Amino acid sequence: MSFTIQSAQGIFPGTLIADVVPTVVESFSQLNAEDQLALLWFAYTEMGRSITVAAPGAANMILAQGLLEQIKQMPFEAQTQVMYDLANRADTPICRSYASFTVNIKLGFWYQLGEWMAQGIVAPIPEGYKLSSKAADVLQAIRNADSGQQITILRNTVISMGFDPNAPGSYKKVSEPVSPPTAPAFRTKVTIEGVNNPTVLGYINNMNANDFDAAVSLFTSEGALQPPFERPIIGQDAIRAYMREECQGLKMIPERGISEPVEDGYTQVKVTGKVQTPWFGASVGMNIAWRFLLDPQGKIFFVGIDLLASPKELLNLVRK
Ligand code: EQ3
Repeated sequence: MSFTIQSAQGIFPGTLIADVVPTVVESFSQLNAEDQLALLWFAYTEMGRSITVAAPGAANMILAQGLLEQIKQMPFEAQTQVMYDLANRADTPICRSYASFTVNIKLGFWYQLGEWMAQGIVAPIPEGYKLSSKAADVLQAIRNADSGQQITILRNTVISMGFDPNAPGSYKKVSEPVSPPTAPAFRTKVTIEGVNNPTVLGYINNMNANDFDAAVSLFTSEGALQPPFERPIIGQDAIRAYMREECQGLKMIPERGISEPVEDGYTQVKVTGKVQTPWFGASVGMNIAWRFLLDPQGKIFFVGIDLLASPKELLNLVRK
């Protein structure tokens, strides 16, 4: 039997993922727009007490600047309506523009609105505002999650706002500028306890150096990368486009792993460790597993990236 992308998705089936993320995102989506916006405000400000969000780079924000300025000029009532429209995914020109942004621009857009809300330039959440009991339950579920899971919940709720006339996940985005790869002299090299496979090490080192062309060249032409809670992205071109949009400035800190031959000359490798996003830097380390399936030539046929259920899962390197 040779592998298919579907069968490859099932390697290391004992890996426990953070189901809390899709569960909470789903309950969030059931709330009305007012509850959603208020809840995000509370979650964001509560988290802000323990972790610091980094301001997005100016180069990225240029793409959202026009829209932000437009909102800034509006009276409070109209600003609130824009935010309700975004949460309601209403078909308006602003919601369409928002949906065309990449993930990081969407996050930067809300980051700026949040700053302006705190400064009173954009309609704030009224002082003494009380969350509905449904929203309070969702907020409590977010509090119970670990910080890596919390920021993933926040990210996933924000990115699905706005109105996307295309199929979800279709790549028609307003792209951000891509920073050049780190110069060879400044690159870091990771070590992984239990794994010295050059493809796996090369993948992590190239990703950490923002060298997406080199990382993509490690995949087979029809290879796939499956991000947490998403479908696999198949083929080198699609993977490159994804990496340019979503992987800039990520810091991958693998810790340990296991490698073993499977049928037909393939090798499966599981690595666990932390990933930091430029938004939160070293203050949030997400607990991650990479599940690689390498073909007989050592190319990546599949890599699944999982957000782990708990820190204990970092030690789960069981094969079955
Ligand atoms: C203004 C305010 C507060 C109130 C208003 O009422 C409503 C809203 C929405 C508000 C604003 C909210 C804001 C500003 C939220 C910001 C949230 C942010 C900045 C979240 C960032 C999250 C980033 C995450 C979770 C990144 C995760 C990356 C991972 C797991 C990367 C994994 C990968 C690896 C390891 C690979 O090997 C391949 C690629 C891949 C990307 C999959």
